[in-house]
Amino acid sequence: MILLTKKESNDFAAEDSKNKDLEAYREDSKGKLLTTNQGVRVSHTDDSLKAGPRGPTLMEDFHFREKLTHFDHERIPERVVHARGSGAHGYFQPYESMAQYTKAKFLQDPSKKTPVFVRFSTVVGSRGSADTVRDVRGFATKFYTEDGVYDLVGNNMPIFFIQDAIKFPDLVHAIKPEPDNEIPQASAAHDTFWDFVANTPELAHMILWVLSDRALPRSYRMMDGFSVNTFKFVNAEGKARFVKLLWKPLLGVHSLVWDETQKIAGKNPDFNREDLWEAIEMGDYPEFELYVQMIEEEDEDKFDFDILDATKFWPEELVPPKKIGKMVLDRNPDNFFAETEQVAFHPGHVVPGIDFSNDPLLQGRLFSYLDTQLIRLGGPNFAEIPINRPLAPVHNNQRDGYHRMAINKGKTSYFPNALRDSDPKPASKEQNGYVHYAEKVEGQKVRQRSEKFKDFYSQASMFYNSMSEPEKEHIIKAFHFEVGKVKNTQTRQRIVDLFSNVDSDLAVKIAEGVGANPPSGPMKRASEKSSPAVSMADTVKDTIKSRRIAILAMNGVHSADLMTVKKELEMQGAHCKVISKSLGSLKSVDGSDVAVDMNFISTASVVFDAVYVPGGKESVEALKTNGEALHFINEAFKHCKPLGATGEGFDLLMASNIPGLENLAKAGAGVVSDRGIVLARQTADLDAFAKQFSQAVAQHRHWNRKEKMQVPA
Ligand code: HDE
Repeated sequence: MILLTKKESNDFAAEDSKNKDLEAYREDSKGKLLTTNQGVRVSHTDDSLKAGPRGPTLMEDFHFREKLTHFDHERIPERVVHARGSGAHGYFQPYESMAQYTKAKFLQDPSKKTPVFVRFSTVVGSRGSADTVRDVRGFATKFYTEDGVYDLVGNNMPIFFIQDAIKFPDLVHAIKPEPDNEIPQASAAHDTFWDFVANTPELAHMILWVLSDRALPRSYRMMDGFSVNTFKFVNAEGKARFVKLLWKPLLGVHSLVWDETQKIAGKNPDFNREDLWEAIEMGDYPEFELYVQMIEEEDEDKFDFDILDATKFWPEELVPPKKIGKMVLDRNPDNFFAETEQVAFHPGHVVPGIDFSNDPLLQGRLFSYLDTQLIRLGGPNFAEIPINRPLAPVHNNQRDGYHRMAINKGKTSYFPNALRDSDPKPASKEQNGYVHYAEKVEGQKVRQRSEKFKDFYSQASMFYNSMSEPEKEHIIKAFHFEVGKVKNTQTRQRIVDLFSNVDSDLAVKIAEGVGANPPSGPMKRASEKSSPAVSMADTVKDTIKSRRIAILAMNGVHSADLMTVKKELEMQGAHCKVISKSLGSLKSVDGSDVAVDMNFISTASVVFDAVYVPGGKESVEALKTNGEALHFINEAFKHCKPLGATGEGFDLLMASNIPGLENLAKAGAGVVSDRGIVLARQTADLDAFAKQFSQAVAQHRHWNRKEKMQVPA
């Protein structure tokens, strides 16, 4: 294989340059003949070479041996964490020059697009685990910049479990399946994890995030991304500032509900992966805006938390994020293994203008990511794997090793030398050589942490204070589930005791569900503060773009209802699927055919964002006697999803177990709505209905359904 030569030209960052650069590596067998890996054409691949039709296979069958040997070696070790992931290509473009703050070239010119590859992931589960488990999500971005590769290896929550990387193996061992029986898969709901929590108070804050709705993202396209660790921006004058970087999705931050996630894990374990893939295939390109929070070096000690502590976030109200630019993910990978599996991220992949802080979690990460690639990708040449190759030219004296791709010319592989004039020479600062920020560092060698790190509870309490009532309710329920699965009663009690340091009221509520004693002594809260930005309640709620809407129908459906409403929803960017008892098509009341997209048996309400039932007496009467249709409605109500009905469609809702529909039933003409249930009895009101229904869909979930727990589903 021949490496492409690379242009060191100014037109470097063309949107598809990465694509072109990899052309020599792509293989497409369409219309081609079968060959061995040596290029020899193969005439027969169904039978191994044998001594007679019933005789033993012969050693000389090089095709058989090559095929089987390659197959036997197809697997590489999965990532020790973040094993399950999904990737996408795209580009990043700044809105304005950030030259004042950083000299990173990809943040200077608003007309320039930098290619990116993003890998989203869950943390705990193995490669084949379900997408919708309760977990932190990884959000790692590789920028192929003209200065070299920059990796922003973040998560969808702004803080982390622990403060020092030395505890990472303990954390991961505790949360992974238990070592004797390897149970449970992709879940924190077991004894060893909560035992670790009970013994490690620095986890208290992160536990609240992990038990919040953020751990159940509706889509990778609808979650934030955070650098978590503190980095530095350094400008051309050499001035440095502390920074945290964050992505915000243009569609807003939205989540699933716990009962729903568990059902999806069975119905469609690839739910988030498929959502990302299909969105890109359909042109609903995921979009995220990049922001930076900056703290001047002289303000380092101004806050009541330590800005190097990764278990603390920088409240947006104190350190407002500045918008930098936008990322668009517009291309699916060609090959999962070659790209998504082999991509190697590393927080130490930085470019001039971006530097590190002394955050002890980050410092440890700087060791671990390079180290892990050596075992996972089989040696030191992983940067030569196509997905990892920088677009910037690579010249150095590193040589050999497993799977070396570069064919280095010349006799010298050392520096300095006279035989080749010492090339490649180190770049001066003017030539954009990376110069580490000359931060003054001194101190005694100690295994200690700074005093402010030891405040484990104030921000945890602030986070809880910032939650809306439904968000608080979900956190408490999550405690009841997670801690409820812990068999050791002492551990359950110790969790209640731990959280009594955060908020006694919360601890009382946890205790109620897990058979533990409530905290004794005076009620207390570690903080009275709140930070509204951490709540998801005020996220973007003005679009239904790319939302999935189920339309339930049978023969005799009122096609005018169905088509008018569907058209309006699709015009606003939603995707509608007609669901019926069988695939094929339905005869509508006016005799026209309506195509069915899915049958009840192959789908479920949990994989949709909203449900609409059009009118048509015969259709609705048939749905009323169909248990799957009734279950669909009950479940969507229980998960607080928008429900819409026109004409007789409402009779299906009335036949379901949804309580409190009397007021809607009494309503006359016009469009009426209650708790996210939208209804129009008259055909004349279809347009107004579609508008009001789409507003209900844009709200995502309607939490004010107090009776939801009464509904069997
Ligand atoms: Fe990671 N982490 N991590 N991590 N991490 C890995 O690297 C590690 C941490 C994150 O899609 C591993 O290539 C240590 C914080 C993501 O390929 C490993 C510590 C954050 C991904 C590793 C942390 C992350 C990883 C495993 C200090 C958010 C997946 C495979 C306690 C800012 C990247 C690999 C992908 C992957 C180590 C903590 C994010 C073992 C030692 C904090 C998104 O190197």
